[in-house]
Amino acid sequence: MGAAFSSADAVATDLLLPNAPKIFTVVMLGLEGAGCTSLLSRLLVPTDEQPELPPTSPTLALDRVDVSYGSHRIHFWNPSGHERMRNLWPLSFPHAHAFLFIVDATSTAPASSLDKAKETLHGLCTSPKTWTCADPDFPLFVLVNKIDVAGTPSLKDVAAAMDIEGLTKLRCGGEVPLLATSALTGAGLKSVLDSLVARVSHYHIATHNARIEE
Ligand SMILES: Nc1nc2c(ncn2[C@@H]2O[C@H](COP(=O)(O)OP(=O)(O)OP(=O)(O)O)[C@@H](O)[C@H]2O)c(=O)[nH]1
Ligand SMILES: [Mg+2]
Repeated sequence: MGAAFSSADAVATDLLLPNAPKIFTVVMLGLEGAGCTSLLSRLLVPTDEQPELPPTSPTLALDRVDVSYGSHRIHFWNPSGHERMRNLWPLSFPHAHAFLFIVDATSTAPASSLDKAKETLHGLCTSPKTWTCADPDFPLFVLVNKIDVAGTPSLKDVAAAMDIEGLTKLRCGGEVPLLATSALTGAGLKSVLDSLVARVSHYHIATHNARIEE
């Protein structure tokens, strides 16, 4: 399978961040249907090769996709988002250098899955099993997916609905950036890769320096 991003896309990131870890694992979480598998497929297949949404079926246990980005090799792990499978999520946590939490931007009705997504994400940041989420520097991003659908709310509105401000407080001031994406158009995916490389690098260097100072 080809790659949706050429190494030229990542040259600037490589030059700016020469110390970034070259191989790292990203755990991608989201409620069922948020679009995790579609985003992973879009990372592999560019829109000019496949303009329509990549075909998917519900993830049964875990999807794994490896993406080369410049000199980086990023392993994406996506455990199933189905309710009965979410108790398996913690098995992947020790492997994570970063977390992506995917939300479906189209589910904004009251008592919708956006409320459930908020509850789930806040739960991750308070559970002892995911203590890394509560670490202010540990890379955690929210991807607001399906922005190609007409009428999806702004990032600001999604941030309010997900109480990102409250989440930042839970993480002792650690930022939780929101990035808009579409698995249909591929919008936002380059920013996601650049942000992952930058934040993982920052965290890796900070942790390394802290160890030296101990
Ligand atoms: N319009 C639009 N539809 C999307 C997008 N991403 C995913 N979808 C659709 O949303 C549905 C669910 O997508 P999946 O990628 O299977 O979702 P998932 O998060 O992997 O779901 P599970 O494997 O069941 O946990 C499919 O019908 C996709 O075609 C997007 O960016 N835009
Ligand atoms: Mg899936």
